[in-house]
Amino acid sequence: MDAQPQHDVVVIGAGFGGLYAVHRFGELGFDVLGLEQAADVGGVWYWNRYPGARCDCESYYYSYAFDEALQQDWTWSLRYSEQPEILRYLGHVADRFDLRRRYRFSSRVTAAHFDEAASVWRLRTADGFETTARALVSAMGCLSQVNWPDIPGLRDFGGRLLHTAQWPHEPVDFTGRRVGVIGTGASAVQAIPRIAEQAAHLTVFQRTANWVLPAWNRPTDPDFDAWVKANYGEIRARCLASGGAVPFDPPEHAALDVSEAAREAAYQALWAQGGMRFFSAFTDLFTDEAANATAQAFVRAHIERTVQDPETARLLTPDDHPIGVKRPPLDDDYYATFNRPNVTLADVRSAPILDVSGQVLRTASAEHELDDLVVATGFDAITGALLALDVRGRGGVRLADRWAEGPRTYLGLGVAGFPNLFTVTGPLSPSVLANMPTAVEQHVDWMADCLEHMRAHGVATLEATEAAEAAWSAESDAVVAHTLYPKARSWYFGANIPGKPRRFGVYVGGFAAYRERCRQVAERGYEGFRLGAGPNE
Ligand code: N01
Repeated sequence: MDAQPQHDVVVIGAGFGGLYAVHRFGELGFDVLGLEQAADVGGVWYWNRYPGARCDCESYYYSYAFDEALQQDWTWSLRYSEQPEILRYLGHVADRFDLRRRYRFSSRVTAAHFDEAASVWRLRTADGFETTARALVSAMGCLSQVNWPDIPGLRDFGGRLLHTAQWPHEPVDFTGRRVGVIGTGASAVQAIPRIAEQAAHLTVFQRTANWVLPAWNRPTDPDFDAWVKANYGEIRARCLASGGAVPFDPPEHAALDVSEAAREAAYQALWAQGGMRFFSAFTDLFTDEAANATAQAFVRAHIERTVQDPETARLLTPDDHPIGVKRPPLDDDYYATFNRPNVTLADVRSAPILDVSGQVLRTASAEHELDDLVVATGFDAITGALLALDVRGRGGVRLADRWAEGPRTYLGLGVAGFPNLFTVTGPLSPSVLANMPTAVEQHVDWMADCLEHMRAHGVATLEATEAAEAAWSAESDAVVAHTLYPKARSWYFGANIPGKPRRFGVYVGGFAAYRERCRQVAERGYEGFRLGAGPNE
């Protein structure tokens, strides 16, 4: 039995969450080891290098707030930065705070077992490295476990096979090639216009149409940048006080409480601003079907105006889910791309994909010979990365068994039976429905305070109680039941993965309310957590 672990904390992941965790815990004097499966920092921005990849949150708030000099020194070139620039930013953060020295890269964790006798986590990586830590912090991201669809023959495609979330590091040229894209989620919507500019022909295989909003991306306006830098304190405070960790003005009216003209004007004004602001038009867009229908009508009219072929416009218009409750993609050129003579929309809802053989993708109605096949089918979201490794808690219980009916957590931070396991933007926290850098900073700061509390009070183990976990999970379910989210088959529910239990993985009660709750829990001596003195307590 080694009661003294090799590290105070092991952090898995080197994206926004992991880098900040390693920095913050290191500053507090903890011995921290970071483990990252990629060869370098970046997380989701390391892997998702497909053409057009960029962030759908504006860069001035999709960035770290923890260091004033960092936010003053860094200038974003675009309103919504593209993947190479965000990756450079994370590389800069790693250099600036000397974080790489705390990491072991190319280290895919394959097992994390809690050793009850010693109160330590025992970790193993794919290359045989082993270590132990008092606390384990998972910062593996909500959208990192790649989803390959179960299409017969797909992995043996005879041409060039690409997945948006595992894109090659060298440039991919589509000039003169026949390209197919499977999927029309946020990744595909960003990639399709760029691929269409190069390809001889592009076929988009769409199963479900999405509501796509404009981003209005453009170079950063120097005056706006100066204003942001002069007002960063207030901007970050607005993020912290908001429902989505974004600095938007909250809505004041219900959609049907205003006249049709006023409603149209509100949508038009927010459409012109671009991005997710559209949803701050009215208070009830996520809770009232009639209200939501007015927003759908606005976007439907835009699709009909933009797409020249009426049948293509019809196919591109969602008819099976309210707007906003499946993550809406952003792009400025998506709908107009379908007016290009070299782009075809294949409806694989009415004629499903059957198989792939050689270079031919076969649907129920046609055969498509392709040089390149781009698979944009997303992720086993929210729980996928954690469950892909063999996590075992007290009594050797597997997390996968514990979550056999879907994730249950306390505040998305801890799991009963898994002492000293902390999950950054974990299941049933606001996570993907909050601006990520703000959400990860809030979680990591809470964890840092918690680790300090444990150190100061000689607490060896901290673990959510069953009762607190059950109450939080029930509360999270109850909040979402009052919204329109259950009206879509979305990855928020795990519905994109065959056999995955259907449970909404995100707390939708709002980031500010959630943050206050976390603060109170800490203030009350970590209410809902059991604090243990040591291995033999
Ligand atoms: O993945 P998705 P994504 N046959 O799951 C289709 C974030 N993100 O990578 O809807 C045919 O959304 C599937 O169809 P259906 C963002 O949060 C952020 O695009 O299941 N089609 C769908 O169209 C986003 O929501 C940014 O019927 C199949 C598509 O593949 C999340 O990542 C940028 C199929 C998958 O869409 C995931 O986005 C990009 C099959 N067998 C992404 N299987 C930022 O801006 C699946 N599909 C930060």
